[in-house]
Amino acid sequence: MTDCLFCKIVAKQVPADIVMEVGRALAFRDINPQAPTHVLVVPKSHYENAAALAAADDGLADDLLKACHAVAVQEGVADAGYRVVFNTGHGAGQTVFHVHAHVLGGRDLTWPPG
Ligand code: DGP
Repeated sequence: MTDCLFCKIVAKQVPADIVMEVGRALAFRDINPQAPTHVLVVPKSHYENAAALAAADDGLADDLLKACHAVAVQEGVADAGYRVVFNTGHGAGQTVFHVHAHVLGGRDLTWPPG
């Protein structure tokens, strides 16, 4: 998608602090971190949100979740606990419409989220 920020990051047309590139997924640090570890994990191909990704039914959602865990391990937050969040739709706070998992860790995470 030509006008998608995260497609441009995948294409390396927009710079990002990439922490992992594995198969069909790319992980990079969030520009506005909400925790000591705040990494976004995206499929390299464009899907608008988690619902569209799930509907694709081609194993990509599995790959993305595995990449999230791999990032948590690499960041050293897996043992203490981490959170994976897909904001899906405007009402949930989604602002970039290329599906992305937020991987958050490195501090105590409260519940419920805001
Ligand atoms: P969401 O609100 O769930 O759609 O999350 C979008 C996230 O994307 C938000 O936490 C900030 C992050 N973000 C927005 N623009 C950029 C950017 O240009 N680079 C990076 N690395 N992150 C960005």
